[in-house]
Amino acid sequence: MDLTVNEFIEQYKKQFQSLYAYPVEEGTDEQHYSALAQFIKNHLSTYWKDTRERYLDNSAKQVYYFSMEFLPGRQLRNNTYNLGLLDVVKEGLDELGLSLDTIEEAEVDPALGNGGLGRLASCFMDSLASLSIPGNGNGIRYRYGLFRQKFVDGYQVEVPENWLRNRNIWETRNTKSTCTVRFGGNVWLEKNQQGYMETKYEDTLNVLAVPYDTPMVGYQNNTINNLRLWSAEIPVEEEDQYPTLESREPISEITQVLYPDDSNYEGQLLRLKQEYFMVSAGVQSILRHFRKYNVPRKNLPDKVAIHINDTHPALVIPELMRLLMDDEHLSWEQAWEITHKTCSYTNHTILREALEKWPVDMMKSLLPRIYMIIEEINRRFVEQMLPLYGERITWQTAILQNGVVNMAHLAVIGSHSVNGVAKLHTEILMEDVLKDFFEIYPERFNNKTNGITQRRWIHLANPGLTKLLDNKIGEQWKRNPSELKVFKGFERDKETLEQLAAIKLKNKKELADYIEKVKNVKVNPEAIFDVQIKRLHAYKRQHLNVLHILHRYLEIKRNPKADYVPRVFIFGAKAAPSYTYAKQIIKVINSIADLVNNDPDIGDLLKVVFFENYGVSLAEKIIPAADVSEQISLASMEASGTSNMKLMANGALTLATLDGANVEIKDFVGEENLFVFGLTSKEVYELKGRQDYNARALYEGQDKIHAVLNALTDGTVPGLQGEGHALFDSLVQYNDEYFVLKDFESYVTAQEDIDTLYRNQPEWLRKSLLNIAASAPFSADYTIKRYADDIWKVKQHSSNGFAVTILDEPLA
Ligand code: 26V
Repeated sequence: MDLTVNEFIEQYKKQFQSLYAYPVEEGTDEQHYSALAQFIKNHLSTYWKDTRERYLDNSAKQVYYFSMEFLPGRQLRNNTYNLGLLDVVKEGLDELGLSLDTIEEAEVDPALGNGGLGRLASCFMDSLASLSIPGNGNGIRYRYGLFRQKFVDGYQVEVPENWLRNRNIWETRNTKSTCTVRFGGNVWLEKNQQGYMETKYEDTLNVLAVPYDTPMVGYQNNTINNLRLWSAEIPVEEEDQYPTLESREPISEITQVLYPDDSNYEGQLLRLKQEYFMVSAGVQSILRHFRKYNVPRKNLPDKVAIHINDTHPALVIPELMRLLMDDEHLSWEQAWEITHKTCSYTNHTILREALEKWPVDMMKSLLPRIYMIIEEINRRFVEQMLPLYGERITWQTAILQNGVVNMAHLAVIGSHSVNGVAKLHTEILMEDVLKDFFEIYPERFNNKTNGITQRRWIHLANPGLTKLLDNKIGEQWKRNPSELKVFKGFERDKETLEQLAAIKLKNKKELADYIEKVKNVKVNPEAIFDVQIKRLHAYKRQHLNVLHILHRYLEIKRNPKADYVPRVFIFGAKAAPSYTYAKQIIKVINSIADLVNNDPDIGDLLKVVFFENYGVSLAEKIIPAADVSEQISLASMEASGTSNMKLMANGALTLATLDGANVEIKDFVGEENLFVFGLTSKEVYELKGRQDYNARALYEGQDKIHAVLNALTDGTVPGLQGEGHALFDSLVQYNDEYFVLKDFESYVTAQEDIDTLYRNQPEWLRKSLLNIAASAPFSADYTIKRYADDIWKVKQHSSNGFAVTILDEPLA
């Protein structure tokens, strides 16, 4: 987009004045943010409209990514950059005496997701637009996002996240495209005068679904896709029936708040309402749009792909069946053919407690028609499978089991494709979690290793590194990530390594300043910055990290004169409010931080920083400054991980178990360029099978373990109210299911290897460079291209004359 600095300044001044009726010099940061965001939104609106028309003119097949969660991050800088306006805007603001860095801090970071699953959805939206693939997001516009986390006396306290307090400039309320979603009541089938079976409803709760559309801006390609988030309102014609605020509650609560449980599922009626609300509104809106294509209904799968992001939107399957049969009068067979050709499903977790199962009674009373359809899908499935596979497999794969609806089974049966999110994870799905389905439908299973958008996580988060790459290997890598491998050629180039070191140090200094500002802790930027940022969960094993920190502390106290490499351990993590153990771990980390940060014997050698309220914006500050990336889940538990990819791409060295995508990271960068420790997934399965894990024996028999566990419980760590004992009990008394103590020894050794390597700066830098060069395969552009080619069968539809991202094979 062409715009000169002077034109920008003129237009921006006008924009500001028209909004606030006084000159720019008098504006607050918040006002400048609003004015600038509005300016950018005005600029992109033409492309947004053109993109929609381009897809329709080309009769393009479109994909709809259904997800209960999106974590888009701040959008001002991202959109400005992707429109090609960043330099002009920065320069213009500069001339006006303003700074984008300050202004952008006024933007709220919408926390409409829990963690990896939601952030992946947003990386995918960015790649879809950047590849000019007709891709739409479909989700919920939660009035309150994921809670804001505060620490009080080291304990997590949750505060509501009122992210819509100020107007959300990016969204457009689209009242033209509302639809109605029905809950409860009675449903029956009745033959009408034309001889069709007609579905009749009475006493239903009717909810108006109002879409809010947000532009998803492609990288300098004139493409702008749509993220559609639904909000629940009272139907206009029923306003009178809801005279009091209280009477409106059952409707407004549907999109009131995001569920804060990550991988710890508790059956909740409201959650089921949210899922159906989003699904029904989304599918209705797709069918309405599809009519514009003017092709027979049976061709729906040629024009539409619906993706089910984890099981949360799996009701898409019965809902599409319902609409095709009840509204479009197709037969069961016709509707089923269309539905399963249209839908595809990604599994994101193997944690049993996170696999959704709804009580039949709940489903029946909340969604009577949907339940009828699920029952029939199940009946037909069982009827077909019994003679082919016998009793055991049939009942183990059925949708209805012991009074619950198994949502993963519904998703697999109703989709043409089922994928995991890393090679190892997909193998585990095929060999364990969904083994019986793999026997029935082997052709449906495929792997799609996750990826991240380099635009947000390198270009914008790490401008220093971006410039270095541009200088050394040219700018091609920005459109063709595989070019990053060219950087490998500089592994022995002294000048490049020195520049890389300088960039890292600058990023670390900035983070150190920020740490001092928000945590009041002074850290040494020359220390190793060791980072673990992810949801707090026992399987991710933040407590393994904690035990090592305590071990290090005891070592320094015992032998203060030895030669240590200074380390700053950095954490960012939210715990589900109901997850007591995770919250206890938070308290322990904070208490250890109090201990080591204030111990004069320790000084710079050891610091612990636990940031509050971890989210996308904080990740953008931490990741470019990281030296070490902690990816230490028990092998087999982490489906993929994506912070591992972001950290690697920013030159951090990975300290990893062979879990999730760590396995592929190791394969690409080479075993000698990261630190692997701990049990392999195979060993974990064997150990579980043998049932002979004995944590107490490790505690009794190994001195290091003995010492750190005692330190947790003997008053060494101040301020604990039993949390140290809770950890001890879980690890020893209850024979910890995540085998923390089993991996402890090899983890400590790997940590020592890190110190040794860090002392050899040229070698460290060389490995850091190799990690950056090997990060290309984890670009979400590749992941999305594979989804598009293999699963969705959607094509790129670029705007005439615009460069398309080139996707060479990253390994070639
Ligand atoms: C479950 C539930 C249960 C109901 C309440 C809300 C809720 C929210 C999330 C979940 C499951 C989350 C699954 C998830 O986030 N999986 C992560 O997906 C990432 C992207 O594929 C992957 O990198 C992580 O390894 C995986 O843990």
